[in-house]
Amino acid sequence: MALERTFSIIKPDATKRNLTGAIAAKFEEAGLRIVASKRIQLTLAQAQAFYGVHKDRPFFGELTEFMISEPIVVQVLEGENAIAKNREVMGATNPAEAAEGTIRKEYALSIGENSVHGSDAPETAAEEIAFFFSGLELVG
Ligand code: RTP
Ligand code: MG
Repeated sequence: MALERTFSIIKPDATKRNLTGAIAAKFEEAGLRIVASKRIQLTLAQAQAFYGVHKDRPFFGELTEFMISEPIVVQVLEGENAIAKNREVMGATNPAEAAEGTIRKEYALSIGENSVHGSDAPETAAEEIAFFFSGLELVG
């Protein structure tokens, strides 16, 4: 299968606890190459735009406030089957349901403060990469 790219966020609960390197190591150990990476702090408008798909969900306010509470690290990960592979390494949304060895099992604090985001399909991966990165910033 051809190389695929996915978009990842190391969320505020993880950057705050100095887990950026530990989480990046999990990606690399799984065979995902970090082809772009930057540490930023979102504005509320940016967080609301990024999570627009969830705007009618009861957790939208809590989620967007959390996402602006500390810096985040946005990354593009490349590898074979990268979207599915990244979701496997992340584990279930709720850490109580996440498999052993996954990032969320090891590091997530709760269903909301769950350490990482990863795109869920090729279309969302392309949109999310373009939301944060220009083509020039992607160095395979
Ligand atoms: P993500 O989009 O962040 O990779 O996570 P996901 O697909 O596993 O979860 P999704 O259903 O897309 O939800 C997006 C994020 O919203 C927060 N959330 N909070 N309080 C709650 O019940 C609740 N449910 C979801 C989580 O931070 C989740 O990752
Ligand atoms: Mg999602």
